[in-house]
Amino acid sequence: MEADTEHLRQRFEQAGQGHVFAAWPELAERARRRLARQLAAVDLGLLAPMRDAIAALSSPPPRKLAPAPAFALADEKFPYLLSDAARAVAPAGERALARGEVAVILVAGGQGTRLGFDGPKGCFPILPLSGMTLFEVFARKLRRAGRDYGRIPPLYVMVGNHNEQATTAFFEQHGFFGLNPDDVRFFAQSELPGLDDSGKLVMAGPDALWTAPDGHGGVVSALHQKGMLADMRARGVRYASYIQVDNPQIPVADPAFLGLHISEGAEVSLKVVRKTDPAEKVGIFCLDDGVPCIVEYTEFTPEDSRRSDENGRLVWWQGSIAVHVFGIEFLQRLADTGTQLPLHAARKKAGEAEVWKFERFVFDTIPLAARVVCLEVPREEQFLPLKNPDGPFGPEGVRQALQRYWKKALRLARPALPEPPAIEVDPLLCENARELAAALEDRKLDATGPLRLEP
Ligand code: UD2
Repeated sequence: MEADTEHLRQRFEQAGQGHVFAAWPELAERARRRLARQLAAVDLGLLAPMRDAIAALSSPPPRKLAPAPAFALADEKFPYLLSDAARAVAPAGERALARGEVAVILVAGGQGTRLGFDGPKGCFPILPLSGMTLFEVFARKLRRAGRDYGRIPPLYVMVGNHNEQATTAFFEQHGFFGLNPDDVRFFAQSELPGLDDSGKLVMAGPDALWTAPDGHGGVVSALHQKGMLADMRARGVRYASYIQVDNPQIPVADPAFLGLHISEGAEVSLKVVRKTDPAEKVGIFCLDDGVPCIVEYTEFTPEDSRRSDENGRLVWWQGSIAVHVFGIEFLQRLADTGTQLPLHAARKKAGEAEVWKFERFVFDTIPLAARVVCLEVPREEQFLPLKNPDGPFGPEGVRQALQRYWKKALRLARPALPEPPAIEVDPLLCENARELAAALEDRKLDATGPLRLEP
């Protein structure tokens, strides 16, 4: 064994992980090189925080939780109008968009295990009539921002090793959906090894460690390590609009949300929806001993989740939809100070066995920010995520919810028109009911058949 490899073996043995070399004597030269390369990249300093993350599941940290304040996007009485607060701040967001100070980060590195779709989730055909894919929906929303503000925000797509090639190939095959390829960057997040129940690193085979993507929180280090943060700064970007690939109704760069972030001097902002089902599996935005944070739904007992105030409204109502604005200076500070987000442990199938996998969550940036603002958005307008093969968060459930929303929007825009049997609105035309009437102008519409509204 060469000196380098001997040193590597000693490091793993001292950490109680010598078993990763068990098959070494039988491995061919190439397999040895591959394994050594993979092991050399493992940060053994993470073993202790990994074990702590497992322990934290059975004894979560003590909390002093209180509900947190939020602004509302929509008028309480007329949910199809902006609230006064949102109207006041939107011009600041529009100015930032017009100056080219906004980039969009789309996280698409998940494994999409629950959906069971063979391919990156962004390639899923989601719109009800055209079958437009999620990636094309976002690209068209970006082009629309370009039309409205004169600048198309650059797009940064976070992928995983497992779907990087398929994702870039999909954009290439489709001519980047009309975006300038120079304004679309793909960057891969890191992976983390897993542990078995006795705290040993899991092997995927005799010559390979088992690893899994490091969670959407991996975006923080990946942006820096892959040069994306530097790329944004070189373009004069000051704010990053962060969205998930699974939600076709989320605006890519919402001027009111950006404007709120800017005018409130926030470092991190987030969107929430009002939780109506206490059992809904979303993180809750709240204050922990006065510090803003998101607490996973698993940390609330069913009784706690159901608690309501004197008006019968849920106390823990602020369901995070995992949509943020980040200040670029804030992300740079995390990079400069080498700040790592904490690890969270979860069970995951690895072949026949179940192992511990570890992820970082992007919402753990919230307690690190000097100022955080929260915007409540109407659920039916902005939160229709594709998660499962069936049910309300399955393809059919999402398509039906899209149809319900746009039929209602059409009713508001054209009260005299009969309801069409089916409807689809091109994201290039408009993004929500507030914009529909103006987008249609005095166009003649025939609602006797399926209605596709395009620019
Ligand atoms: C997330 C939130 C949940 C709620 C919900 C809204 C957590 C732990 N949960 O739940 O509180 O806000 O979203 O939809 O944050 N991704 C990566 N790399 C990874 C893992 C995920 O890029 O390693 C991306 C993935 O492609 C997707 C997004 O992150 O765009 C969300 O991932 P998810 O489906 O695992 O999140 P979910 O539904 O558990």
